[in-house]
Amino acid sequence: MSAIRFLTAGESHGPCLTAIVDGLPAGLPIDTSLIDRDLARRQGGYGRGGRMAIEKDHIEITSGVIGGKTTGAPVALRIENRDWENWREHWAVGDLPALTVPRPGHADYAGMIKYGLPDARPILERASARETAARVAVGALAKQLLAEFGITVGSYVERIGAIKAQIPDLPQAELWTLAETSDVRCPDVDATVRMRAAIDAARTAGDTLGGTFAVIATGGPAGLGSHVQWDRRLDARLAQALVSIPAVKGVEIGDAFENATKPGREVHDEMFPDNRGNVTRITNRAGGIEGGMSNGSPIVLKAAVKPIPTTLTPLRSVDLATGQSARTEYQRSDVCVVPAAAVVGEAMVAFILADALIEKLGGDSIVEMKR
Ligand code: EPS
Repeated sequence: MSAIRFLTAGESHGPCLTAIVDGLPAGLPIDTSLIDRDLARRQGGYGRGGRMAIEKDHIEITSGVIGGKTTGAPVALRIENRDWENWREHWAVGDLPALTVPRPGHADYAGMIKYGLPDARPILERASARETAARVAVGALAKQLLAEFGITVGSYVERIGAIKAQIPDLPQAELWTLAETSDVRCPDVDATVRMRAAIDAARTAGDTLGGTFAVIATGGPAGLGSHVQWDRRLDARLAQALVSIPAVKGVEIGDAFENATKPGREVHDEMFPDNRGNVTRITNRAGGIEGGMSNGSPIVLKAAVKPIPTTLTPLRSVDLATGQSARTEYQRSDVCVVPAAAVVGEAMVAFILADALIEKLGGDSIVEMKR
């Protein structure tokens, strides 16, 4: 069993999102402004739709923190949906706008079949990526735990649609600063301009765009995770966490896909003694994980995000109320969520690393972990 776990609840247009995080050690100082900062980072990004003008995500902690520190009890988190005001009357009587023409690529169809529903509304309310706001709040708690041990987690966007960035060869901190100042979270200034233009063109064409992002964790120790059992492997746990993000359909550990094209001598990260008797490396093609365990190099993960299925230009589908061919109806949505997904990726990676760190160090209290 994991050392820490969380569950979320809440619908896209319901009153609020809720998360409960169980297993955080006692004595961790919590700065709620850092949670709000990550919530704002997730809301940003060029290519978002009208909903983001309504929401201003803010965290409320209703359990597990007293005097600014965790107590070891479950931490309960709440984020209000401002849009709820526009939905509450319909919610009470149940006359929400019905959707009987499932969007190809969305949870609509499989969800209607699975739950025996004539309308996809209950499916899309919960499948909505609005839920990822709760995950980002959980991840912001995990980041505060990791920071106590000198571990940082950041992200940047590498690709949006056909536009691929050239990631500058700069120290990690400088890459983060560049990504933070780009409204597509991309550290390549030229690519940022072209990515924005691609998003504009997709919006004009009534279409959507996907892309890829990288999440990198630095400062962690060797030995998180374990080779001894499939579900203890750190890479497997991180891959599951990333693929659980809506629209993420692929994950790469380090340079996995390029490594698959090369002979072993060009792939494996050779080891050298440093002047303090430790092992050092000059490459990190493995992405900081060998044998399902962290090896002390930065952990590098990449994720592929599909273009979201809610397109302004209709796609061909079937009206499940009539059984006849039909075109999808437009629902208010985003054009590109890749920059937001990168922030969610940070949260999921931070959560898994916090889990693995507590597992390694013992997690009743921060004092015990540091000892
Ligand atoms: C989403 C559709 C849009 C997005 C939403 C995810 O919302 P709405 O249907 O209210 O316009 O903006 O994302 C968020 C609300 C968010 O906070 O990220 C969907 O169908 O997945």
